[in-house]
Amino acid sequence: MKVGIIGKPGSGKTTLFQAISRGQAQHSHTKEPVHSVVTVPDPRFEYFVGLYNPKKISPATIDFVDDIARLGTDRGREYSDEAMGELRTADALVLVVDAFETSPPDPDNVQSEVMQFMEELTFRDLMVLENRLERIAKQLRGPQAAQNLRVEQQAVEKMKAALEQGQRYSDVQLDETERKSLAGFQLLTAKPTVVAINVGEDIASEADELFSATLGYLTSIGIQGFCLSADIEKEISELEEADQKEYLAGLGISEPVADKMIRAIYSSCRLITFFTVSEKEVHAWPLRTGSTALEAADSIHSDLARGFIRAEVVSWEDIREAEGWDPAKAAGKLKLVGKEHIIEDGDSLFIRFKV
Ligand SMILES: Nc1nc2c(ncn2[C@@H]2O[C@H](COP(=O)(O)OP(=O)(O)OP(=O)(O)O)[C@@H](O)[C@H]2O)c(=O)[nH]1
Ligand SMILES: [Mg+2]
Repeated sequence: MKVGIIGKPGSGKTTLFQAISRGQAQHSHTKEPVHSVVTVPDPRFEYFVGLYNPKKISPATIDFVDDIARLGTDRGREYSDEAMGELRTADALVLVVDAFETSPPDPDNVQSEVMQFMEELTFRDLMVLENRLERIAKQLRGPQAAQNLRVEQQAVEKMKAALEQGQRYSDVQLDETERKSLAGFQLLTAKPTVVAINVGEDIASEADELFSATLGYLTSIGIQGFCLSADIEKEISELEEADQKEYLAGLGISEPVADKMIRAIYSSCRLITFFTVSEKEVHAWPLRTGSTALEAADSIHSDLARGFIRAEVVSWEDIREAEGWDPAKAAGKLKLVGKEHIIEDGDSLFIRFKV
């Protein structure tokens, strides 16, 4: 999963990026933007690793990209194809808004900056949709205009009208055909967006309260937000792990920004985690909320979905209580389920399949 960090110049994107990458960023001098693969923190995963002491450990990860397309800047009007491609293929965006320059901080300003960004994303999507409509119109003049072109035209027109009225992608009711017609455009407004309000060090501990109305407003339009001080977080990320919690607590900050941010991303993308566990490998897998056992199998490997027979499922709580998969099974906690079974957050799976 790829998450792009965007925001105005100097808003603190790189500082935040460095804080969450804890020195793991793969800097490259020839190629921008810079990527960093960050492990998704999960105590359940840690527990499984402790329990199985496996040969291989595969935690869930997020590929963060700093300053993914230089949006919102004058120079940003002309993107390299590469930057635009990176942005279009991102699964979610983190928008960093500067609230540390003005003192006292100005929540109204933060809110209007977020809305400006959303408008810019909308503007870019509208250009894509309009271009497509023009091309469709030309093709439809041809002698054997295909029916599927008309279907696509309708879907594009519907989305265009909605965006023009200020709606967001997620506000629009789409059926399966319309969703498919629009998927190829990789619309920016369809990407879950998390807002990081970057506040000054002096107000870090009270920021959530100061910005509660702004955060509430963002939630009401389907955007998750949180406050942080990127400068503090970067300093803390450079400390020994054992000292970090203490230092944060001393500043009245409950947890490191990476944890907060990743939780907001998971929630915005409606992701849960399932596990596959054994002495060979403990693996955490992200999955869309409401997915079936078949979809979970497919996310591991398409062979597992193709030859799917059954899935064995044990919940994380049951494994912890029994202290292992086998003891949980012996205690009657294992469920044998079919393709349509809905996977819950924390389930451990064993897929039976034949190809
Ligand atoms: N006081 C304060 N300064 C900050 C904070 N976050 C970032 N800065 C400062 O703001 C400046 C710009 O930060 P960057 O992280 O480089 O910002 P950026 O968004 O990556 O900037 P560009 O890459 O130029 O667009 C640096 O001097 C940071 O030290 C913060 O939370 N508090
Ligand atoms: Mg930067």
